[in-house]
This record gives sequence, structure tokens and C-alpha cells, in this order.
Amino acid sequence: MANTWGYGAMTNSLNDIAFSKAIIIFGANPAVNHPVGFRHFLKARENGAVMITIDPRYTHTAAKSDYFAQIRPGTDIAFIYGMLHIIFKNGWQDKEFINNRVYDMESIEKEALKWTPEVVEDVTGVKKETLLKITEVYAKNRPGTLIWAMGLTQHTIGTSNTRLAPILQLALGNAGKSGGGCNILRGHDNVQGASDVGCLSENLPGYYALNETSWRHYANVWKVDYEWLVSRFVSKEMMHKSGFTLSRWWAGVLDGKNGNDKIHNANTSLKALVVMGNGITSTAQQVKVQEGLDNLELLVITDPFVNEAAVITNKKDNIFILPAATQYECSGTVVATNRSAQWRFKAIEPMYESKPDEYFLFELAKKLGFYDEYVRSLGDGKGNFQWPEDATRELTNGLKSIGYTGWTPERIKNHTLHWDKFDKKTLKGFDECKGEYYGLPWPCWTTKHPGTPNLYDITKSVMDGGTGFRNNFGLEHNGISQLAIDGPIGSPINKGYPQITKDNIEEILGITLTDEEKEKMGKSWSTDTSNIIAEKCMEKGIAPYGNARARVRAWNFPDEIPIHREPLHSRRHDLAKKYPSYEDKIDHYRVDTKYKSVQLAKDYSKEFPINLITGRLVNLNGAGMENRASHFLARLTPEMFCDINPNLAKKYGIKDGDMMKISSPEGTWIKVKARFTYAVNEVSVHLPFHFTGVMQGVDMSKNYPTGTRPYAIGESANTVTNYGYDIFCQIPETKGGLCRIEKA
Ligand SMILES: Nc1nc2c(c(=O)[nH]1)N[C@H]1C(S)=C(S)[C@@H](COP(=O)(O)OP(=O)(O)OC[C@H]3O[C@@H](n4cnc5c(=O)[nH]c(N)nc54)[C@H](O)[C@@H]3O)O[C@H]1N2
Ligand SMILES: Nc1nc2c(c(=O)[nH]1)N[C@H]1C(S)=C(S)[C@@H](COP(=O)(O)OP(=O)(O)OC[C@H]3O[C@@H](n4cnc5c(=O)[nH]c(N)nc54)[C@H](O)[C@@H]3O)O[C@H]1N2
Ligand SMILES: [Mo]
Repeated sequence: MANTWGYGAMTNSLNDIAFSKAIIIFGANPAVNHPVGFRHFLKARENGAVMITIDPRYTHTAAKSDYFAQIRPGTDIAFIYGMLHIIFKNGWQDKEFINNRVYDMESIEKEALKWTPEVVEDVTGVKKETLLKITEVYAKNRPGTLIWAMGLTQHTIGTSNTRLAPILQLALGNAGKSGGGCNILRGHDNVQGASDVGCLSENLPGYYALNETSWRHYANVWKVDYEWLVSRFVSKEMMHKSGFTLSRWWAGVLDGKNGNDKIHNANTSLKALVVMGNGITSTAQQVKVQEGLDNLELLVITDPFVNEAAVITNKKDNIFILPAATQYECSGTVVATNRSAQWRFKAIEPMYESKPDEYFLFELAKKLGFYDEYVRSLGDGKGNFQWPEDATRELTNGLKSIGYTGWTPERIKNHTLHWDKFDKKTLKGFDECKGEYYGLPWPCWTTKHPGTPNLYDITKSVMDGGTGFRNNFGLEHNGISQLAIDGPIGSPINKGYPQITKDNIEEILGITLTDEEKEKMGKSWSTDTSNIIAEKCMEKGIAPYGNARARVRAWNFPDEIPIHREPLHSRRHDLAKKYPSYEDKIDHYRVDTKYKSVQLAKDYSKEFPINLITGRLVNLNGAGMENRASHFLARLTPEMFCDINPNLAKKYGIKDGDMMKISSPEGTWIKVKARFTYAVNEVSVHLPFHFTGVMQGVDMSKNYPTGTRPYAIGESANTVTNYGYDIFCQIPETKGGLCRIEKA
């Protein structure tokens, strides 16, 4: 569970929100950022669902909601414990669900006792009457769906936030149900696919841990020698070590010099950066990013646009921008926010001299001397393969863990070509797609399995998309069984069971394997490339990953149960002492990372008394180059600006449209235009992060290749976002921080 919810896949789907009686939104602004998906919310609301938004800003989404709580940034844990406090006090929890399918809700109940409405009001700034009302409405309108996006994740305690939100759903029995679940709104097109296939530095594709078992599994999938893979690394230790993350690659370049955080990278710094489809200028601590870029020996960018990483650097040579084709010029599978696959058919051939992304990767593999190994699992293994179909086949053979197994290019194409043959609410297919769910949402265990529309739903049989929770953390903890009491319907094994392995399959399924089956079968369902384990499980109506309790106590996490910790930079320094951050962490994705030592160094709020909130605009996306290069989109926001409450502005003598200076505790600053709005309160400002091209007053326009300067450039919000990284996944704390403002 931690895997799917931690990384943010939806348990249900946008369509399934049609069955929700309540929608609670934490730190997401879908009216702006997912305007098409938001149609599903609005339709549900027209049909009587109540909508609740928790956000430090009165957003467009809040404006469409029935209830709104204006929360102090970084205090969602306090808010949710406040809800749980009221739920337990009134006995509104789903006792049967908790008893049958959850492990250790008692420890949450105990923590929730501390969070009385009064304490919550003090910490979050939300009136206790509002908390009481929202909790009552949410508890009494079930099933309720819980939505989150970046407002919940971009914090030092982001991972804890994303654990406590599902716990609320477990407590109310809103998990594993149509109309319930955690519907996390993902960011980019195919970002779900990107994380599934392993664009993360701490695991192999399919979230396999970096250890020998996983590497051997992939040696098998990729048809290369395990020893050859080992030989590509300096040491086995480095082979099993998480890499640098996108948020901290620059620390790898700066190598602890000039007071920067120390690195642990086999005694070498990073020399080259290859960028494929990331803005780079969207990363926190832009001045450090710039310094990192300046100190590279080589910068290679493949992008359909001039990626402004090449513009904000003072580096003079060894910068290469290679023209990548866009999504309209490529084909292959993409994975949507609800885990379903679609086939993208190429609309046109790549234009001008642009090339699809795989071209650059193949050429790079040739230059580095391992092209043969790189393509060995494709087609005949001798370099003759069908692209991209064979790539999909390789993935489905490898990514057992999340159940890509039943995806084939043929099945996925069939769905995309017949997307009108599916029910718009249940995703269930008819005619050509009878019985299957649109896009075969993973886990899709075998080529006959229909996909899983809603995760952990035991009111459906496994062959109709039902599952229990995964048994990923052993059979017992503190002497208590981790297996669930009841399981998916329609199976003779209607109770908890462990994940299925070669050793236990005969006993648990009550079957006898033939010698041939034993010979072919892998050790465990997750590494069994023969897929016999999954096939046998389907015959018995059970999920190969087991049927366990959802654990709310995660003993391998920095906080076993989520607890509130103040942001590193907080307006409430008094609370930072009461709810301190973590101990500084050595070697966190290869970089020493500071927590308490920054937080408790001083009371920043004296010099930096304003909350700094960053977020998105409807007309611009991410780093913003794609849209600022569009005349019409740029015209809507031609300049970088800061949202400020008129009453706050007045205190500083700032008028609407005046230039204002924003300074950060890092010693960095930007000058931008003030834009008056009551959407932010009187102690906060909000910055969109889609601009760059100006760095602390220095206009970098001369660095754009002739004719490529976008219609709008400006200071980057990330020049003033503060130091701070999540303790588990290292996402920057771009939604918590402080600043000082003055009239410029
Ligand atoms: N137009 C447009 N659409 C986009 C994007 C874009 O750039 N432009 N980007 C895409 C991507 S990559 C992503 S990841 C998604 C992101 O989608 P969202 O997460 O919706 O995006 P944000 O506007 O960054 O943040 C959402 C809200 O979190 C609030 N917030 C800040 N701090 C806190 C907090 O501590 N607690 C709570 N409860 N709320 C808080 C902010 O005020 C903001 O309204 O959008 C995607 N869609
Ligand atoms: N302060 C602050 N900072 C933030 C956030 C925030 O809320 N606040 N949000 C964070 C989040 S959630 C995200 S996802 C990031 C934004 O994420 P970024 O990835 O930085 O944003 P994009 O602008 O979408 O960058 C994508 C780049 O890929 C290029 N591109 C498009 N299509 C293709 C293709 O087919 N192939 C290749 N090779 N390139 C392509 C685009 O031209 C663009 O340069 O920002 C993060 N930074
Ligand atoms: Mo994102």
C-alpha cells in the first residue's frame, strides 16, 4: 500500500468519483491544474456529493466547494489527526473494516487523542467549528473520496502526509470501495508510466528494491549476464545504493565545496548532466541549480524547446540541445493517473531534424559500447525488433510487482481504438472489450485478467478486478498476524494469505504442480517470468501478492506512525520546538541533508515573517517554456508576479502593480510585480513557479539562441524557495517556507 499510495497512483479513477457522496481535497487545485478531470468532480457535486477543500489559499477549486478550510502551510497532519480525534470520539469509524483489514489502528487512535479541536486550531489556524463541521460532513457522507496533489507532498513531512491521508480513509472504511479511495491527481502526461518504469533513483523498474534479487530478476528479463551488470558498477555497494535525485543533482556537482552539503558518491563528483524532458529550472533553490550547471563539464539536453537550463547558466561551452520529437510524433504505451494504459498512435512523423527520445538513448548506448546488451530482450535478441511494441512486451515481462503482466500491445491498442465501448463510470467494457476495464488498470495479472478498476476492493472477485491489500511486510509484527480476515469474493480461499511463492503455492492453493511447472516457475510471484504462479492464482481466485492487513504502523519508516513536524522555516517557531523536524540525515540519496540544524538555528519568522506558497497557473505548465513560447498563452500572464492580500500590501506601502522585492532565508531575492487578491491571507504570498530567464535581477536574454526567446520571461519563484527536503523521498519543501517582502 505504501508503494501505490506513497508514489501517488490513484486507487480508483476520475470516473469512479461519480459514486462518491463526499469529496475532500487536500492541497490540490484541480479547477486550475486538472480542469478536464475536474469535470468529474463537478458532475458528482451536481448529483449531490459534498465537496470540501483544504488549502492555504481560497482557490478556484475552493470557490466550487461546499466547505473550505484555510490551513496554515505544512499542518495537514494536525488537521487530519483533528478529524480522526472527532471520528473516534463519536464512534464514526468503520469498526468492522478496521478489525478485518487494518493493522494497529490503536496507535493512531492514541496519537489522535492529543489533537483536540483546540490544539488543532492553534496549530493549523483553522477554527474548531470548521474542523468539526468538515469532519461530520465527511464522516456522514460515505463513501467519500480523498484527493491530494502537491500541496500535500512538497514538504519535509510530505511522505507522512501521504500516509496519514489514506489512514483517514481506512478509519472510515472508505478504502477498497467504489466512490472511495485516494485519488491522487498526477502531474504530467504519463508521469504514472514514468515512475512505474523506474525513472526514480531508489529502485529498478516496477519499484523493485535495489538489491541482488531485483538485479538478478532484471538480468533475466533483459537477457544479460548478472555478472556483466555488476561489472558496470564501481562496486556492489554502489549498485545497491540509491542515486542522486532530481532535486539534489547539483549537490553532486558542487561536491561539498563552498559550504554545500557533503556527498557520498564513491569519491567522485558529477561531471555531466543529460536531461530528457525535465525543465531543470523548475527545481527548488535555483541559485544552487545555476551554480551546479555552471560547474558541469558537459550539459546535454534533449527537448523540443530550448530548455532554459541552457539559458540560466553562465557556462560558455559544452552545452548541447538536441531536438526531441513531441508526443504527437511518437507512439507507444502511456499510463494514466488511474493506472490504466493507453496506446498513443503517432499523429505525424517527427518534424524537421527532430528525433524521438529512444533514438538518443540508442545512440548513447552505442557510444558507450553496450547497445547489443541494451536491446537483447527485444525481438529476436539480435537487434531486429518492432518498436515500440517490443518495448511494451519487455516491460510487461519485467514489472510483475505492480501487475503489468497482462498488458500486451494488442490488448492496449484494442482498448484505445474502442474507447467508446466502455461504461463511463465503471470503466467496464462491452462488445469488443467485454468484461475488461478501460486501459486494463494495473494490477493486470495475466493476459486474461480484466484489470483492477479500484484497488483493494474485495466485493469483486479477483478475476473481475478484486484484490485485498498486498502482503509486503512479513506475516506478523509484534506477534500479531499481518493477514486480513476476509478476502475477495468468489474464492474458496476467502481469508488472508501470504504472497505466493514456489515454496508455498501447493499448500496455499491446495494444488500439486507438475515437474515441468516446477522447473519453469520462478521463486516468487514477483520474479516469476513464466507467470505460472499468477495463472494458478487466477484459477483459485486469489491475488498472487497475498491478502494482508493495511498497516498504519510502518516500522521501516523514520516515523512509525505519521506525526506532525513543523516546516523547517515556520512562522510558529514556538511550535518548531514542540514539533521539531528530524535529526539531520547523512547520505540521503548520496547527499547530507539538514533538518533540525536548520530549523532550530534561529527564529526565521523575525526577519522573514511571511509564508511563501508556490503553485500553478492554468495557462502555464511546469518550467513554463512550452507555454511562454506561445503568444496567446503568454499574453494571459506576460510578467512574473506575486499574489498578495491588499491588507498585507498596505502595511508595506505596496500598491497593485507595484514592483516588490521578495527575499528568502537563503539570502536570495527576486523583484516581481504585485497582484492584489484576497485568495491569500494577510500573512502569506503566493508565487507561480513557471517563469525563468531572469536571475536575481540579471536578464539572461542574450543566452537564448537567436529567435528562441519566449514571449514572457521573468524571475523564478524557485530562486526564493527555502532549503528543505522530504525525509523519505527528498521532494523539496516548495510548499512551506518563509520570505520577507518590501516595496522595490
Ligand atoms: N495548468 C497547469 N496544470 C498542471 C501543471 C501546471 O504547471 N500548469 N502541472 C501539472 C503537474 S506536474 C502537477 S504535479 C499537478 C499539480 O497540481 P496541484 O497540486 O493542484 O498544484 P499546485 O497549484 O502546485 O498546488 C495545489 C495547492 O496546494 C496548496 N497548498 C500549498 N501548501 C499547502 C499545504 O501545506 N497544505 C494544503 N492542504 N495545501 C497546500 C496551494 O495553495 C495550491 O492551491 O498539476 C498538473 N497540471
Ligand atoms: N516552487 C515550486 N517548484 C516546483 C513545483 C511547485 O509546485 N512549486 N512543482 C514541481 C513539480 S510537481 C514538477 S512535475 C516540476 C515541473 O516539472 P518540469 O518537468 O520541469 O516541467 P515541464 O515544463 O513540463 O518540463 C518538461 C520539459 O520537457 C520538454 N518536453 C516536452 N515533451 C517532450 C518530449 O517528448 N521529449 C523530451 N525529451 N522533452 C519533452 C518540455 O519542452 C520541457 O522543457 O516542477 C516542480 N517544481
Ligand atoms: Mo508534477
